[in-house]
This record gives sequence, structure tokens and C-alpha cells, in this order.
Amino acid sequence: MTGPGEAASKVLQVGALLPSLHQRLRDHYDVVLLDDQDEDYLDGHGAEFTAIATRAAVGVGKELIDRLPRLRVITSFGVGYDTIDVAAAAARGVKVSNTPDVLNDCVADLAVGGLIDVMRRMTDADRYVRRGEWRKAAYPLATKVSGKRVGVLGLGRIGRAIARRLEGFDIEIAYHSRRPVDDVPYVYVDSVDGLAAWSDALVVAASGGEGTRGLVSASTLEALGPAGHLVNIARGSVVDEPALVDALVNRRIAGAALDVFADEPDVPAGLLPLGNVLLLPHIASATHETREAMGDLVFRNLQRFLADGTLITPVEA
Ligand code: 8YV
Repeated sequence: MTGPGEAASKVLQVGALLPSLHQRLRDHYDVVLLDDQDEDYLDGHGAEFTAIATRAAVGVGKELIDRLPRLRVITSFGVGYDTIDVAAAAARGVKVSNTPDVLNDCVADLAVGGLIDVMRRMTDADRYVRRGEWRKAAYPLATKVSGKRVGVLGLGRIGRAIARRLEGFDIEIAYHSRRPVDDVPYVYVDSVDGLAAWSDALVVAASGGEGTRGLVSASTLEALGPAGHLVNIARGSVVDEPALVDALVNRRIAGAALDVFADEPDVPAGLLPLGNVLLLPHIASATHETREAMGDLVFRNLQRFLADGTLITPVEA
């Protein structure tokens, strides 16, 4: 077993990281970027690494964990950890950290922006102006946002930040999550489809992973109905994507604002011609301020762990 001093020296970087984090890691540790190595590199060097730095979009599977017999910690850039095999890590006693809270504001801002954009058709109207169509006719009427009913699916830290913002629009809020929470004024609905049936718009803010795969199903979209809008800033996997495409193409729901997809960066071709869908390239946390805060938290988690074996923001297995 390596001691803490030795552990601090060698970090395996899995995937590209924010440039400032990449540099900071190199300034303090001996960092090896896995992407630059040969396939068999870890056969000879796997035992040298006690720490991994990665990002949520890339993650760490069991196979990689198995190739690093002295691994003690995985620090990840991103709040979601559905791409990290947390159970395999725990079975080996490997600790995992993520970057919660520091991105709540930006993700919630984008969710609300997406909701307003798609209900008011702002991006589509922008395209209309650019195509010169305003000269021929007024843009069609859209849907009022203020005062509507919004269902929040997943009332964690980000879901709550979204709900707080929506209160400012006099929106009535209800939610569904694994269990009701005590300290919010919102109505709990005990099924996803029940929440969708109640809602004018459904905002998906549940974490990804096997437990939530396909939680928003064809029947949920049916319940949301032809006047309903969907916003997803969580993970593409939470929504049955073929069912969503079908519902949008056939106007069984009114529109959607999507920042996440099942197979990023691939976006279902059927969505591309649709004016009632806002398509964003997974940018909810992508501001200078938030990404720097996420990078700082990754670095501080690693630094703390290598100093005393604890994490600032541990993921519970
Ligand atoms: C990041 C995210 O863009 O935090 C998350 O889980 O999905 C985003 O904030 C992404 O994870 C970075 O890899």
C-alpha cells in the first residue's frame, strides 16, 4: 500500500479537462494523460496511480478501476456520476468525489431560459426574422409562461434552484421525486405520469443512471399532452428518447427544450427540422464562472484527499 506522500505524486487524468484545471494539476502533481498512452500502458504502469481526475462526460468504468491496483480516489468534474462505476469503486475502497452545488445557479438559469425560449418560441422566431419571413407575415402566437403549472421531476439541489426561480414568474409548482421533501411549499405528486398530467410544462432535473433510465416514458409524454412542454437539463437517459422524438414529430406534445441527449454529441435527426424544439449542446454549466468553480472543487477534493484521506464533496456509494 502506498503512503499518502507517495499517493500525492501520481495522478491519472482520464479525458480532457478544463485548461486551468489541467494546468493546476500539472503544477502540483505528476499527471499522466491516459489518452496520450498506448493501449497496454497500464499493464506496466497501472500500479503507479493512486488518484484519477476525470470529468462526468467521460467517467471511469470497472475495467479501468481493475487495472489500477493502488487506486484510492476518483475526483470528477461534474455533479452527475452516472458514468462512474461507484459500486465497483466502493467494493475496492476507492472514494469518489463530484462537483455539486457550484453549478446549481447556471443549470437552473438555463432550465428557466429554455422553458421560456420554447414556450415563447424565441429561437424559432429569431430564425424567422433571419429568413426574412417577418416581411411577409407576423410570427404565429406562442404560449404564455407566467402563471402556468410546472412540474419539476427530481427536487434535488438543482430542481430546487429551478423551482425558486419559477416562483418569480408566479408559476404554480409541483414535483415528483423518490420521496416527498419536508421543507418546500410545493405539492408532491406520487407518480411521474401524474405530475405530467397536472403540468403545463415538465422540467426534468433527476440524476441519471440505471435508477432513472426511461423515467419519462411514452405514457408520461401522453399525459403531458398536446399543449405540454418538456425541458431536460438532467441526462438524456432519463427520457425515453425515441418516444420523445415521436411525440414531438407527431405533435403529441407542444415542444421541448433539450440540453442533454441519450448519445451525445449525436442528436436524433428527426429533431433537427422541428421549430418547436430548442437543441442545446449540453451547456447548462458552461459559463466561465461555474466551470472555474467546478475545476477548483475538483482540485481541492484531490488536494484534501491526498493530504488527509477525506473529500470535500464525496459521492455516497
Ligand atoms: C458538465 C454535467 O458539462 O455536471 C454535470 O454532471 O453534466 C455538466 O455540468 C459535464 O459533466 C462535464 O463533463
